[in-house]
Amino acid sequence: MRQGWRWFGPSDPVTLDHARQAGATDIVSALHEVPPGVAWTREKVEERRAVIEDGPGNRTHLRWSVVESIPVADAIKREGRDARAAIDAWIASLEAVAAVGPHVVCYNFMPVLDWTRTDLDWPLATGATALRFDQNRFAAFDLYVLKRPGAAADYDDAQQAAARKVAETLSDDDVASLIRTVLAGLPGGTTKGLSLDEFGEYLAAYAAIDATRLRANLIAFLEIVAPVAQTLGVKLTIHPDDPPRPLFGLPRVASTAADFAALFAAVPSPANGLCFCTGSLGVRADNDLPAIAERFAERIHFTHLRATRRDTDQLGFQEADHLEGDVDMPAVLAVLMAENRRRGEDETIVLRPDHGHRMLGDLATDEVRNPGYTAAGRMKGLAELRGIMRVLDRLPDAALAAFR
Ligand code: CS2
Ligand code: MN
Repeated sequence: MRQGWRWFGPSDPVTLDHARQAGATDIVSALHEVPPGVAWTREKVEERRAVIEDGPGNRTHLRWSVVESIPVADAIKREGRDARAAIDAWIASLEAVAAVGPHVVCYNFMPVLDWTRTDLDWPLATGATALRFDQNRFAAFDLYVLKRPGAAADYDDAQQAAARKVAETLSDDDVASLIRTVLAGLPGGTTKGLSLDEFGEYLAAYAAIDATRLRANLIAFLEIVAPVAQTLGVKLTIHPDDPPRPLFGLPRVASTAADFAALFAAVPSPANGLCFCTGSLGVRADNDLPAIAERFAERIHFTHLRATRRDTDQLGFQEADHLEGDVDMPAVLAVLMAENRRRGEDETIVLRPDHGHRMLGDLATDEVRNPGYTAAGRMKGLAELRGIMRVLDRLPDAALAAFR
C-alpha cells in the first residue's frame, strides 16, 4: 500500500519535510485556493506538482499521486446534467490534473456542507484533544440557534429535551464557535463557508431535492465525467458522507454499501471508484467495514484510515486513536492488501492517515490551522498502520485472505 499524507499546499504549517519524517512517500493535495466551480489551469497544477515533487535533491522523493478534492460545485448537486458550465469546469480541472500526473481524483457529493463536527478540541484523558460530533450539541444548534423550520420532526422527545438542556448552557461565545465549526467549513472542505443567514437560503434551495433526486444528479454527473476520466486514465473516487446520514434535512447518498452499489450499477465504468474512508463509514453501526471493502475492493483506489468511537446514542462519535474505536483496522487492511496483490504496481491503493489527535508539540501552538490535520497525531496513526502492514505483508495469500 502506498503511504500518503495530506498536504494543504505551501501555507500548510505541516511541511513536506514533516510528511517525509512521518514516513510518507505520496502526497495528497489540491488547489485549495481555487473556489468550487472554477476550472484549474494546467499551469497552476504543474506549479503545485513541482513544489511537491521537485524538492531539494538531498530529500526523499515525494509523489503527488492523489488529488483530494476537485470540488463539485453546488449547482451540480442541485441541477445534475443541467449544470453544464460547472461540469465543464470540473472536467477542465480533471484534464489539467491528468496532464500533469496524479491519476486518482477524490470528490464528494454532500450538499451544502462538507464534513461536520461540533467540537474541534475535545479533551481526552491523555491531555491530547480530538474532533468530536456531539448529537445533543448538534441538535441544540439546529433547533435553537439555526431554528430551522421543521427541524423538530427530526428529533424525538428525549433528543429535544437533551438539546434544550445544552442550548440553555450555551454562551454567546459557544454559539459563535458552533456557527464557525459547523458552517464555516473544516480543512479541505469543498463547500463554501456560510453565515447563518446564507445557510438558511441554501437549505431553502434544497427544499425540493430529496435523496432520489440527489442520487439521480450524482449519476448524471458521473455519466458525463466517468468516460472522460476513463479516457484520461484517471480513477475517480467518491468520499463517503461524513457523518454518513442526512443532516439538517439535507439528503446524503454516499453513506452505505447500498448507496455505492447503486452508483456502480448505474455507471459501471472502471473509472467510477471509491475512496474507502473508515472514519466516515464507521460512524454507522450497520456498516460492516471489512465486508464493504471486500465487496467493492476493485473500485477502491484511495483509502482514508482512522477510527471513530460511537457514543451510546449511536449518533454522536469522537475520533479515536487509529487502531482503537469501532473499526477492525487489521481486517480492513488485510482486505485492501489482498486486493493490492492482485494489481500491478501502478494501481496500488494509496492510503492516508485521515485526521489525528492534537498532541505533543501541536498542543503548544496557539493556533492549529487545520484541525484534525496535525503533524504528530497523524504521524502516530501512520506509524501504527505501518506496523500492521509490515506484519500482514509477510502472510502468504491464503493466510491474508483468511485473516479477517
Ligand atoms: C475527511 C475530510 O473523513 C472525512 O471527513 O476525509 O477530512 C475531508 O477533508 C473532506 O471531506 C474533504 O475531502
Ligand atoms: Mn475521510
